[in-house]
Amino acid sequence: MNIYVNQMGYLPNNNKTAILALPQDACTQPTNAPVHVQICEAGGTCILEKDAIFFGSDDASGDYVWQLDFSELTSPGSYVIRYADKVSYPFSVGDGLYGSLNILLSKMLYYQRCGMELTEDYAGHYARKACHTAPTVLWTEYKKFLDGELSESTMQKFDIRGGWHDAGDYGRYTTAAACALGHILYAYRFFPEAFTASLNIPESGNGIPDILNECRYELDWMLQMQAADGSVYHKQTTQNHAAFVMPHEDTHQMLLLPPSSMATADFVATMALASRIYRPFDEAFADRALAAAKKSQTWLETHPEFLFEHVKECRTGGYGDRSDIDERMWAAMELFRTTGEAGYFEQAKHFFDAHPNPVQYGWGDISGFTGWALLEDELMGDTIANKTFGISSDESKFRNAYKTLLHKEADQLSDVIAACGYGVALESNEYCWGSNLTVLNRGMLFATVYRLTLKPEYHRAVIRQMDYLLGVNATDYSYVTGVGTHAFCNPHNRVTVADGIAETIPGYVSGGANGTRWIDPVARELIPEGTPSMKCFVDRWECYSLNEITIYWNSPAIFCAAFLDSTK
Ligand code: 9MR
Ligand code: ZN
Repeated sequence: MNIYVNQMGYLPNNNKTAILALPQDACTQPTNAPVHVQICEAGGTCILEKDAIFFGSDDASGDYVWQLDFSELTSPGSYVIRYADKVSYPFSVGDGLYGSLNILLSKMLYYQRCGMELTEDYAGHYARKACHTAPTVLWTEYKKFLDGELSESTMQKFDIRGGWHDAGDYGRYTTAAACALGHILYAYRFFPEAFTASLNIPESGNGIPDILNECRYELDWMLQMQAADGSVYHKQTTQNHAAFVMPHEDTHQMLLLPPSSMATADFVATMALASRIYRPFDEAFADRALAAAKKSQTWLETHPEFLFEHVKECRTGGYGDRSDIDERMWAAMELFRTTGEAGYFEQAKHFFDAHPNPVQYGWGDISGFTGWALLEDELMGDTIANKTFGISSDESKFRNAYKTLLHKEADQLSDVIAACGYGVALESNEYCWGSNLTVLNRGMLFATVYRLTLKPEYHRAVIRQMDYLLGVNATDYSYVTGVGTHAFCNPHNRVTVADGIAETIPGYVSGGANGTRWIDPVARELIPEGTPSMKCFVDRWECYSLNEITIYWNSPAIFCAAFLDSTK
């Protein structure tokens, strides 16, 4: 019998679930009798005995599952769960667990910083040199240079530096950046009380919350990605991914890949949002961000067609897309929320009507961000009377239509949770590349709907998604480095592989189980065909399709952790 717990732990007054499981292929169907477990102090004394209730067979894990609810354990301490000769990993019960987790998850962004030295004061033994500071050129000109049609000296040079490395690679991608910033800036907007701790970064102590200092580093890079005509470059990367070297050792030519309508619309939205969020701290930046947003919005309005050029000779991340409706909708809604101008509202409404189900929070479809902007005051807990702009009856209708969709989605996902032995809001065929993003995005949706309804089942649903991330899953891993006794520690991340330091940088979220056969060669070799999807994971650095890290897998975890930290 395996026992799976949230290896970090549980907040005292929160619902607490652990799972006991047996692989189906290792035993015959058990009777549906409960199993009787003991919950003991880590030192030994048993303080609670309880039955774990038989759930049945679980599709995604291929396990027979028993579910243990031990919510009555509220005294802070360190505990284990025992059954026969099995003992779970230790876990804590205590206040502040999600606050500490949030610090690690947020500090990860500092470790991803490009273009500046990370000094020992802030990075400890992970200090490293500045990277990627050489000039960047346009892909279109570089290609001519490669073909011998242009000389080195005639290529235009751009001094674009900074931002966060996207992931285990050293690229910086506009739509991925906007996705992460959307999650984090809204996390701050809705749960500011969860962001008061110092992250110990160079800007700490300047009177601005550190999470905003950290996001500013990315925003400043993003501002440089705007072309003179207002369109926004899709990405800044080398032609191929770097070898597994430290970032300053990656000296290949940095390139600007052509603008896309997704990158441009995401830029508009992010800058308009940033303008609202940073205004109390830095008026000049807020003005600059809004002016930049408006300039790119003008480009969008004069270029209504979908624009994305897949440059196949460039083999870094594609971040391709089939629709820019969600990005254009978000852009218009953020501009409406920031300026109150009705024209933007009309545009957002128009795109809303064209979108089949605008409640998504991943980089490919960020339509859910529109809902955060639309319902911002309600999600912040403000009463209608505190609103900056009066609500027109049109807006009221839009809000209601949006809420109906959110509630419907939350209820459907609640059914998915109920059908899964492990309580994760993922169907067995949804374990794809970066499945933890889907899990956490659904966590954010539940958090959003909880804010609107205050129904406890949605709060519990967020807890279940974080429990899954932190160990209540059939792989036995905590998917956050440094958190839990059995946390994954070999991310597909150039820095952690190349730095030669045994202890992995803490606070990275793994992409997670990937049950599709679209996987990397090492994963293909190690994971037998037919393995249940929740178990399709190995902690190997080579496995980019399972065990990479990215800014937008950390960012929804920051949102969910901040939510749980502020909702006790
Ligand atoms: O997160 C992306 C995932 O949804 C895609 O399936 C995958 C393949 O296109 O790409 C992932 O994004 C990667 C990006 O292209 C480059 N940086 C690393 C990202 C995480 O693996
Ligand atoms: Zn760099």
